[in-house]
Amino acid sequence: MTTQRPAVAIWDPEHECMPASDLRELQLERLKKIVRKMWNKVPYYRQKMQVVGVRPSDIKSLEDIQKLPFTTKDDLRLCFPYDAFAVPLEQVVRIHASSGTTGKSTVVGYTRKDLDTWTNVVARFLVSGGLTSKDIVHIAFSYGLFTGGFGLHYGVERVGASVIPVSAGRSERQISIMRDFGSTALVCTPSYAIYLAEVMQGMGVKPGDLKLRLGYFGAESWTQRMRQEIESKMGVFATDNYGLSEIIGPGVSGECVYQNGMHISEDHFYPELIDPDTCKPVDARQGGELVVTTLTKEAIPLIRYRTRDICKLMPEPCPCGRTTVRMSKISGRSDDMLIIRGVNVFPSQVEEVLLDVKGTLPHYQLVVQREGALDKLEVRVEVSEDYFSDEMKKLHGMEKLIEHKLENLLGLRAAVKLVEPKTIERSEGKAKRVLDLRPKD
Ligand code: DLL
Repeated sequence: MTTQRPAVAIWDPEHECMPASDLRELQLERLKKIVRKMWNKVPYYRQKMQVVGVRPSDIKSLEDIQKLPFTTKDDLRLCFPYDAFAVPLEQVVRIHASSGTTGKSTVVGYTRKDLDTWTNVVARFLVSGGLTSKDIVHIAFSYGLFTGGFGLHYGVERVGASVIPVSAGRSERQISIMRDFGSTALVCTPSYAIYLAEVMQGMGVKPGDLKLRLGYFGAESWTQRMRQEIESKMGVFATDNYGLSEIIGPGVSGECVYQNGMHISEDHFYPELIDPDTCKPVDARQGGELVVTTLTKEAIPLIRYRTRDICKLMPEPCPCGRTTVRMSKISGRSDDMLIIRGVNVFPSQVEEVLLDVKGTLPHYQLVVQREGALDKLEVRVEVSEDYFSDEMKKLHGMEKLIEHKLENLLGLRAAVKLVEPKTIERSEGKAKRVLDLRPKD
């Protein structure tokens, strides 16, 4: 099934098509304001500034941003739960957290104005991907601490389209709802879209039986080949959108109908690219780790947040007329975080679980594979000699115990495979904890 490119439409031409010099002026004005605010309201960040000897008055140009210290996920963990907030809690009207983690995850707050900004930046990428007020939007992201469900929900309402807040799971029901309610747009992770296409096939539902025409996919990496597969199997025009809870959630950037890079809402998010090892700026076209400064956030402004996402920036003009810089698809991460079915997983979380289980050695490996449409996580764990000689029943019980603990901690099912001592490859440098066997393109 071929899909038609929707017409170009722009939600907020004033900001999305701003002449470069006006945009730089606006960014600088906002940067100065946010740095001053951090200095005055967030002692944690002020201390970081003091350590490198920089004061708000040192920020006179956009290039001066390089004088400021980076912010990392670890900084936010140290501020858990509310020390990174720049406003008193009574001004915070919503709290979310990064997906897939429990305990000391990163907590993010929104003031009423932050929610309004968020809604607007989501509306921007929805319209840039072809959405109009006539559409009926099926949201299959989970609603909860994860920012996907609520983020998209309010953006769709702002555009004036109808939202069906289905949330994730119960896949056959998803297809029935799409068919019965006449959904015209689907919102979920790309891997879930591929899975839904398979479920559809299994139910004997053809793309022509649905009214779907648009698909908005994000929250994890996906390839051009996956795009073609989703487009042909579901009959949608598929666009990519990017964001992270620490910065705002979805809405940092999104593709337009030319499907060639995601336009960053630069009036709210100032992007830089760095070499993840040296932390020095790199050429935008060459690619590096994306670092983002929030220019307008009230509850948790972040300065030079290291996203760990590797991409390129594309400053050249786009035929859609937007002047904002585009970012390429994310090609990898500069840390060992994996995204499996939309859930963020760190090998250290697996380690935490194993520490609690007697008889497991410090050698383990996460193996991620794509089976059909779904990503599967297998955790291989070496057990100690005395345990391995035990009867099968005991070993099986141990596998189940680890699986249960992992599911509790990660919110994701993983298959645990106990392996003989000394079978997991040893490394001379950093242990290779992750074997990601998913197709790259
Ligand atoms: O995934 C926010 C989001 C929700 C974005 C819905 C788009 C749609 P987190 O759970 O904090 O937030 O995960 C953020 O997910 O640092 C990237 O590594 C990855 N990610 C998000 N969007 C994309 C994308 C949400 N389009 C982390 N392509 C980020 C590749 C993505 N990776």
